[in-house]
Amino acid sequence: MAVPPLFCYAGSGNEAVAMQDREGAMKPLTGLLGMVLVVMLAGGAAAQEKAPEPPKMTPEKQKICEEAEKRYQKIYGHPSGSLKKKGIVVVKMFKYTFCPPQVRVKPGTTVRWVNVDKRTSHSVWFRDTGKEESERIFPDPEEMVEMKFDGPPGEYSYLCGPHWKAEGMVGRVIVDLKAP
Ligand SMILES: [Cu+2]
Repeated sequence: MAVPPLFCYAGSGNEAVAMQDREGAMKPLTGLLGMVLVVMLAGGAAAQEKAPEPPKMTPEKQKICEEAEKRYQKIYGHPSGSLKKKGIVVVKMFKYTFCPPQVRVKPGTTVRWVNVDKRTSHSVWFRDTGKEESERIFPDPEEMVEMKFDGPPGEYSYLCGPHWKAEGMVGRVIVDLKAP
């Protein structure tokens, strides 16, 4: 988000330098200032807003996610992975866990969150991007959250609004050109 204004800034700097007829000497300096600004902005954002790391795949989480997949298949009648050929990657919400906690997807992929719990509702909140929290999603095959990731490659951490703090229910989507 911070990149376009910075590019404008660097551009107007170069124009000013050209008018002074000192292109050769000044241009590298302008470039360097631009880089310093980028680093500072990135550092500031990381310190203030970064969502917690998604949980590691412990044996306990692995078991929860295996159970979540079984429940998914029972409810929807197909393995969650079978939607991948349609460009959809499914993340199940179950027992305060995003299953899997981290997905790596190609740009243009739609990530779909579904709740396979018995009673608990969950949400999907990309707080760091300034996006609003999704509605609370109940264990109902009619309810889901979908987001298409056609923005720039990068790592996008997200939270479950009601459970990230007490239960550590957090996840991450990595948008990667080299994703399988
Ligand atoms: Cu939750």
